[in-house]
Amino acid sequence: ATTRSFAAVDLGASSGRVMVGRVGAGSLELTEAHRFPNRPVRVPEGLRWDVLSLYGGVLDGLRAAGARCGGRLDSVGIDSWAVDYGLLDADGALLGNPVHYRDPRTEGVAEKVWATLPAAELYAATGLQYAPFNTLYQLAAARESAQLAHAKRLLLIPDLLTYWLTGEPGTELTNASTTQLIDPRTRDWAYGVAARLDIDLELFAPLRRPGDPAGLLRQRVLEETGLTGPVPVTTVGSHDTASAVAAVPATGERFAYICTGTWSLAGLELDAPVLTEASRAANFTNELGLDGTVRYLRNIMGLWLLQECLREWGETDLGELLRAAGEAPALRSVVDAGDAVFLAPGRMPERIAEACRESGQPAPGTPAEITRCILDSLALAHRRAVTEAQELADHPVDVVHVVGGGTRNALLCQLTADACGLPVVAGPAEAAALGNVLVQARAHGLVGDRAAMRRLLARTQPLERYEPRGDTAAWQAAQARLSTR
Ligand code: ADP
Ligand code: LRH
Repeated sequence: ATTRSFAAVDLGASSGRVMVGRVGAGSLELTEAHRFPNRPVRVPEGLRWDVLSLYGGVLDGLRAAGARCGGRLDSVGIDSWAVDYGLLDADGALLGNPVHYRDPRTEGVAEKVWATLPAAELYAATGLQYAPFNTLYQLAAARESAQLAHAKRLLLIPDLLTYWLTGEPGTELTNASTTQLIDPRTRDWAYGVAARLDIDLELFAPLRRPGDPAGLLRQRVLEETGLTGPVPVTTVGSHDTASAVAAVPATGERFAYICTGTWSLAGLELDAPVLTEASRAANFTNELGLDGTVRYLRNIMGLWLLQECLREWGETDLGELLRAAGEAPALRSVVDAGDAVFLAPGRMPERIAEACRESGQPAPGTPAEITRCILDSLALAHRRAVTEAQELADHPVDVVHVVGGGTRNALLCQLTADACGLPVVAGPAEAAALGNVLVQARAHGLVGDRAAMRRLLARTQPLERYEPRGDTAAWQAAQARLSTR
């Protein structure tokens, strides 16, 4: 039987990787060709993505991927974190480094937007949770900038990289749904919202959907990577979370998922958006997934909290730290891991201790105590999101699938099972890359529908199961400590 080779470029906020997926009839194998750090840079005007270094990593990765396949790749797909973009001038040249979603330029901007278009109307039209970094608010923040004045085109990060690789501009739909300029019912632009806020939709290239062709690698790219052409680029769920949810190895319908990496994205896959006022009040988002599905979820700060502490602590053995955290007292102090106060970089151990003190709890001091506080807090936020999503969407579940880098953290997975009072199935860790590969494979006729993709994953990927321990009363009590603040 023929096996095809697909390269998945997956750029997370903490690292980028190029993975090779080999797919045959009933087989799926993923290997890492290249991984590189994603280090944002603070320049005088703010926090920026080092997009040229990322592109360099993509080219190195494609070369390494090709080397594993005799220079022949059947296709390439690209996904990355959401909401951010590059602006191009009339010549198609990039105007400056893309702004990082953690840059403070959007502070106070939402209130100004809501003065023109009230938050409730905005939610009813777009279904997107409030986050200061939604592209809509970034564009509002940049309204007076010289850069935007000169811009002829806006490309979301994966679309920008695709454009550099192929010369073909486009706007991939799942990622476009994080701009807050898409209507989740029509799965097309929210024309009314754009008009009310005076946002020029002409800036965006035409919409592309997962599975659509996105051009061929340019001759120069083939030369630089040693690949033998033609190599098509296939549109995938270019929002990393869309690709990760596509790779949730669920075998039934009654599941919740938590994509754990820099962020924790916790929620449900639905057929239609939930646009109720209660849903808005609970700040659930309706992003678009594969095949017109809705990713109904909440953003939780995720392992960012730990990444930032580790940055402060310097050289630390993560395995040893997690072992010590496992032995630290449980649920001694918790913070609200959904709170945007933790969005910005810097001073994370201190900020976590401050939040504990402010809610009348003991401040964790040692790295092990702080790590335990973070993992307990994440598990608690997972519990809250999984519980509320089921209620708001009227969609009960009996298993929680955890995917992404956080599945390598057994303590987090166990605490999540305990907090949710449900079994957790953990894996795959590289879910976004697998979702990326499978959409390419499907476009090449190698796999069937979403359910078939999931069955293939469940059969081929190593998964770990965690049963809930004890009752959930302790978690309820911890939640109450935060709610009565
Ligand atoms: P992103 O795609 O957002 O950059 P990942 O899905 O790659 O994030 O997940 C990265 C996180 O996974 C790290 O911040 C770390 O907390 C966790 N992680 C990775 N490897 C391990 C490991 N060996 N043990 C425990 N946690 C790990
Ligand atoms: C995760 C992610 C998430 C977005 C955030 C900006 O990488 O794409 O889904 O909310 O980054």
